[in-house]
Amino acid sequence: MRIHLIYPDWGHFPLVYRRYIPVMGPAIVASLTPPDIDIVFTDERVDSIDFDRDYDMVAISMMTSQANRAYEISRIYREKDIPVVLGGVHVSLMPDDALQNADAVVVGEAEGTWPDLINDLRKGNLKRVYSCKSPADEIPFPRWDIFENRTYLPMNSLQVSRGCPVNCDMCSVPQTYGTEFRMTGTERLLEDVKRLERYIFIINDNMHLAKRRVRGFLDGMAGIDKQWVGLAPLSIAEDSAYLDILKKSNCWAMYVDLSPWISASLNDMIDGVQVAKANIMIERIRERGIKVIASFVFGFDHDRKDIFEKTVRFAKDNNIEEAEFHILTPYPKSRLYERLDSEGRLITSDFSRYSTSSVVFRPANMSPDELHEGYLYAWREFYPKENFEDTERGPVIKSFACFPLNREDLLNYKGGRWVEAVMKKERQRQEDRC
Ligand code: B12
Ligand code: SF4
Repeated sequence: MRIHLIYPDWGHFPLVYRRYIPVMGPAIVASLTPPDIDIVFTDERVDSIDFDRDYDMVAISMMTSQANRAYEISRIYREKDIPVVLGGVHVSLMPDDALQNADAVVVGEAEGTWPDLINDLRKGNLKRVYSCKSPADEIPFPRWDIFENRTYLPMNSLQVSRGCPVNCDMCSVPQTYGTEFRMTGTERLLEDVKRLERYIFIINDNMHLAKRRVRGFLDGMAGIDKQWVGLAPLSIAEDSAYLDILKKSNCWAMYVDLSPWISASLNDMIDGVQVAKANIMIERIRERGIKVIASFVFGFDHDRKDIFEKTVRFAKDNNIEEAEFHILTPYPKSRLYERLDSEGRLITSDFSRYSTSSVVFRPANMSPDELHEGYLYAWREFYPKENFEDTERGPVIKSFACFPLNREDLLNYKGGRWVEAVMKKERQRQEDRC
C-alpha cells in the first residue's frame, strides 16, 4: 500500500528561511503509519507534485493559508478516483468546509485518529469524519527522515506540550488542541532532543506560563550540546532568574511578539511607559546572549497611519537584528474572527489570503490598501537593500541574522544552497505566469 502525504504550497512569507523548516504535523502522521505502508512525501514549498503517480490514498496537512491549494490538489486526485483525507489545524477549525473537498477529514490530533483511519482504509471502508475524542498519552517521535535529501535548515522542531488555557484573540491553538496544558514527560523530551538536529525550534510559546513544570527540562537541556530557538512573550524578561535558566539551557534566540502591547503605546493610546519598559526588557534578554527576533503585527483598531514608521524606528532604535512584520489576520473560529465578522468587516473568505501578508478585513483607521502598503514599507525600511528583493508574490528577505550558522556555512549546508533555490523558484513562478 502507498500513501502520498502532502504539505501544500502556503503562498508567500517574506523571510525566505521560513520555507526551509521541516514541519512536524506530516512527520508525526508518517510515524503513526504502519511500516508496511509506503509513505511518499511531497512538500510543495520546495517540490512539485507528480500527479501521474498512483496511490492508495492521498493525505494532506493544512493551515488555513494552505486550504485553497489543498482543495485544488484534492480535486485532481479525486477525479482520478484516489481517496483523499485532509487533516491539520484548518481542518480542525472548519471540518465542514474541508469535508466538501475530501473523502475523509481528521479533526484534531492524528495520534487519536490515524490508526483507526488506516484500519478502515485497509478494509476499503473509510468513514467521512475521524474526530480525536481524547488526546493521546503517547506522542510518537516524528519521522524527520521524510524531509531528507532536500534543502532544509539543519533544524528540527520539538513540542514540549499541547493545548493552552489562555484564549488569545488571534490564536488557533486552544480550538485545535484544547485548553489543557498537556506536557510531555521531561525524560522523554530530553531523550527526543538527543535524536534531533543540532539546532532545535521549540514551538511552544506558552511553556513560560508553566515555569516550574518546564524547569527540569530546561536544566536537562543545559547538559546537551544542542542550541534552541523559541517563542516567548516579552514578559519573560521580568524574571531574571528564569532568563538565566534559559541562557544555560542553550537558548540562542527568542521570537518575541511585541504586539499589541507596544503598538498601543507607539500609537499613544496608552502612555509611552510601555515603550521605555520594552527597551529595558529587550536589553535584559540580549544581555544573556539571547537574540531577539521581534514580531510586529499591524492592523489593530488602535493603529493609525504612522504606526509603520514608528514601529520600524522602535525596532532600529533597539538594535533588533531580525524583525517580522505581519498583517493582523482573523483565523476562523478565533475571537478576533467572530468580532470582525459580527461587525461586517471581513472583506474576503479567500483562505489563500489568510497568510498574514494580505489584508482580509477593513481596518479601523486606514484603508486596506494603506495597511498593505504600510506593511511593505516596514519590511523594506527595516532590512538593508541588499537583503530585500521584490517579487510578484511579495517581498523576499534574504536574512538569517538570527540563525547561529554564519551565512557561508548556511549556504554550503548539505544540498542547502537554499536562498538561491528559493529565488530560482520565485523566478520560475514569474516566468510561468508571463
Ligand atoms: C512551527 C510553526 C510554524 C512553522 C511550521 C509550520 C507548520 N505548519 O508546522 C513556520 C515557521 C513555517 C510557520 C509559519 C506560519 N505560521 Co505557524 N505555527 C507553528 C506552530 C508554533 C507549531 C506547528 C507545529 O509543528 N505543531 C505541532 C504539530 C504536531 O501539530 P499540527 O501541525 O497541528 O499537527 C497535528 C494535527 O493538526 C494533525 N495533523 C496535521 N496535519 C495532518 C495531516 C493529516 C493527513 C492528518 C490525518 C492529521 C494531521 O495531527 C498532528 C499531530 O497531532 C503553530 C502553533 C501550534 N502550537 O501548533 C503555529 C501555527 C500553525 N502557525 C500559524 C500561522 C498563522 C502561521 C503563518 C501563516 C503566519 C506567520 N506570520 O507566521 C506562517 C505561514 C505563512 C504563510 N504563508 O502561510 C497558525 C495557523 C492558524 C491557522 N488557522 O492556519 C498557528 C496554529 C499558530 C497560532 N497561534 O494560531 N509556523
Ligand atoms: S497565543 Fe500562545 S498563550 Fe495565547 S492562546 Fe495561543 S498558545 Fe496560548
